[in-house]
Amino acid sequence: MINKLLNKGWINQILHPSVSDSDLHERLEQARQQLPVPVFWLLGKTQSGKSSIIQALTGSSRAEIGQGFRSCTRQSAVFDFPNEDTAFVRFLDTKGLGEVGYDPSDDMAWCQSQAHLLMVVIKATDHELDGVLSAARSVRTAHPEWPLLVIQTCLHEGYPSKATNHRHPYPFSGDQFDSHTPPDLVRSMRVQRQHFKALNAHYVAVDFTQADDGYDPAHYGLEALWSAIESALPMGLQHMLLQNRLHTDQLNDVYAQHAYPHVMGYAISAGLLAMTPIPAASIPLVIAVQGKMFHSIASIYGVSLTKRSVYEVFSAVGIGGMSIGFGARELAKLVPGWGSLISGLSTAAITYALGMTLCYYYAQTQQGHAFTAKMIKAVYEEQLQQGRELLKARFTQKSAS
Ligand SMILES: Nc1nc2c(ncn2[C@@H]2O[C@H](COP(=O)(O)OP(=O)(O)OP(=O)(O)O)[C@@H](O)[C@H]2O)c(=O)[nH]1
Ligand SMILES: [Mg+2]
Repeated sequence: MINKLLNKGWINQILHPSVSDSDLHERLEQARQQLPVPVFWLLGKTQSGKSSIIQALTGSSRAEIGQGFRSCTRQSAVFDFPNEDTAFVRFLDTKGLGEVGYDPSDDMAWCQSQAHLLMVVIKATDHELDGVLSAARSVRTAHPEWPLLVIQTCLHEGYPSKATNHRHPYPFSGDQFDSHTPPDLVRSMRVQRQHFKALNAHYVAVDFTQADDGYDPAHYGLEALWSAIESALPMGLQHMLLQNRLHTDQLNDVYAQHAYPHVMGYAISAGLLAMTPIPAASIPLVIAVQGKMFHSIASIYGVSLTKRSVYEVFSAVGIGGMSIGFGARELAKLVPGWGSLISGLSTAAITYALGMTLCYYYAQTQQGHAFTAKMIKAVYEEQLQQGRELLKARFTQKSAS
């Protein structure tokens, strides 16, 4: 009986959240202060390849990136991924760098309380680096704790001819480039690295081309870029961004791929909200985030969210899943200081699993496949495991600030 009542209340709140958008927005902003969203600060001249890096890392299209930027300081814009409310990674694009006398202090102030990775983006053949260098120096002096990654782009512009292809395996991992790498390019990259030496930078070389440029692969060096990011900020971001984690057969439709980062964003938001010192107060907020997630998934699948679909998913998952992680508070008490992080993680993982299970439900309905409550439950259990794995690093590690 109690379960039935809870189900009903819950489902209604999912369908019609009792928290206003502005309230939720405000509470999320507060909650994010505990575990700030990592910001990748892209410092580079115009046309150096900054947007292409965002595109390669997030899988967003050029148009999505173009439309997604919002101004945040006089000279810079920020791209929130997957969107402003559920962002779990932010890219700061310093537009002012092309101007004479760019002063990074506004941008530094904006970044102040956030976890950071400074990415200096330069074309591998560019040697007019004074502006970038002096900006990088100022940031480095003020914030020696922010890791610095120098990304050398557009490698093929340094190849001897159009017929030259990328080297395989990727030869730019260490400082010793292999002897078959085009010598002019190697010389150019070495000179650039020399300039940044005093700044204690790490380096990656990439060539993010368009499919019709004919280079293989189009995103050359992406893996190396990811591993450099992961060693600088070990937060497991790569798997949180990359939709191709969805290798389960049941969840490989394009809608689920598209929904994936949104589900991740909502899951992290729910987890952050659950980390409050007054747990009871966070329950309606967590449900409101889950409600928004359900509506957003439905709209990705081109349907409207019905009571029936929510009911079918929730009843298949069972009351265990519905307790959205508040049971973890018992466990949390046993681990002083980590309690709120653990309940944040379990709420996030459960929210993630609910989201992916709804994707499965819609995919099956849409494709006309027969499915049972048992199958839904199995998907949920599997996604719960996956969610815990994916989100662990985000919730158990204080990010550098
Ligand atoms: N071949 C190659 N082309 C690249 C690479 N990165 C960027 N480009 C191309 O260079 C041009 C500029 O790249 P963007 O990523 O838009 O550069 P940006 O720094 O964002 O430029 P602004 O937004 O104008 O400041 C585009 O035509 C890209 O397709 C790269 O690594 N290799
Ligand atoms: Mg750009």
